Amino acid sequence: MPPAIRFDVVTVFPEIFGPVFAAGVVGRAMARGLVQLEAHDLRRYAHDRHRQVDDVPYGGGPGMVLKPEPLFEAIEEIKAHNSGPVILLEPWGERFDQGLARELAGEPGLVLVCGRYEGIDDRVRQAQADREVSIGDYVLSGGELAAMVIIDAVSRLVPGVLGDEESLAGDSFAGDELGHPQYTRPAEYRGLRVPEVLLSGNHKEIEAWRRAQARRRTLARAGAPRPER
Ligand code: 6GU
Repeated sequence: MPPAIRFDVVTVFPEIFGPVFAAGVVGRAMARGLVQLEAHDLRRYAHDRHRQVDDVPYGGGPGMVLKPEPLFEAIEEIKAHNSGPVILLEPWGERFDQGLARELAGEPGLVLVCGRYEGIDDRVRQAQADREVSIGDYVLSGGELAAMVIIDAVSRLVPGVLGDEESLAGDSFAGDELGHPQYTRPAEYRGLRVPEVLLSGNHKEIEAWRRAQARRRTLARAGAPRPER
């Protein structure tokens, strides 16, 4: 059985992807062959014996820029076996959210290209990228953490990845409402009691309480200050 989705990541730190996804829901989906992840070492595509993948920016300025040749060649090689969109991870990209996660979960694969340093030579964007994505309004030192966030959020939307399909329905953002508070045993801990209605066994009342709580969270978030764009 071919995987439901395949992620190819281009990065100067391929070794950090394995441990992150060894455990948990995505790790299990990988072990089951449902999700496939390959992290490609950009340095393998370098042209010189120092395996240099970055260089000083034209026009001057601080920092280094990822050179076009290794990126072009890595992406072209990956495209031969991954027909999904090529996504550059850059802080100025389109904002990643649950809607974009749903959209990307419908793809056969994603090619995730991690920026580093001051950025990626813009010709990579012009000639190779289908879109640029950011995970929020803050600057990370590279696209790797963003790629991991996207891999996790997208993988768990792939049918069969979550053990119990039910657990998607109650997700925050599954509808347009945020999730309700959850409790488990014991019913009282350090003087903090579980709301009585949840112990009542009255499923209609429990459902109504949960809806009201979810609405409260949703409204609280809607009114919360948001970062400027
Ligand atoms: Cl995708 N990359 C970097 N470097 N910083 C980010 C980001 C991506 N998304 C938010 N901040």
